Amino acid sequence: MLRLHDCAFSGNAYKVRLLLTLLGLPFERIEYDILEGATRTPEFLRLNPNGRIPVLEFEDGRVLAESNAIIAYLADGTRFVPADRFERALVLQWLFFEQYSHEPNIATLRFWVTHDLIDEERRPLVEGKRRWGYAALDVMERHLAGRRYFVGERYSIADIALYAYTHVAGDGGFDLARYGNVLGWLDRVAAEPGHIAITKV
Ligand SMILES: N[C@@H](CCC(=O)N[C@@H](CS)C(=O)NCC(=O)O)C(=O)O
Repeated sequence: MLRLHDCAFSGNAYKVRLLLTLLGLPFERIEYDILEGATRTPEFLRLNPNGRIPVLEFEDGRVLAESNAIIAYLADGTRFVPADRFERALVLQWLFFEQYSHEPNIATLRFWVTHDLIDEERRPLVEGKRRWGYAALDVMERHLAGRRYFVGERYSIADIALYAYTHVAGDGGFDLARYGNVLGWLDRVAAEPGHIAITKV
């Protein structure tokens, strides 16, 4: 059986849990206390030298890290990746956008706020993360004008990757009220058959 090295509150891990569930693939979870450095042990670093969950472990012992690489692998050849080559590249465009412009700002602030981690070192970084997080939401809001999903008007892993931390952005103090297109898209994703909440582990 597939084994997911996981953390219940992680949006990156949730992307994988959500897609595995939508695909009907059974998996077992290993939960890590990332606040206690559980992903920095020599044992875990053999799975992912970068010391982070999620990691997907296959029955033959191979391992794959990086949430968006994992969901791209799992979705290959399924309805969650477009058949059209250019649309597949557009999906990659949004996966890279998520990791460069969205997650480092919105997910990081959520983590700091919800775990009360804003100390002297982090405080000066908060304003920039807030500004760039809103800039990412602005990009999404403009893109979703007149569109139901991010690519090709169909639910894809681009939506899964961006949903993971957008729907909980409020935890980090982001106000989504002025993002009507984003809010409509969040509702559509949550209404997809087989959808699970981030809290479902
Ligand atoms: N780019 C990576 C980021 C993974 C990541 O940041 N994981 C966090 C939890 S969301 C983690 O394991 N942190 C523990 C640590 O850094 O020690 C991905 O998308 O999978």
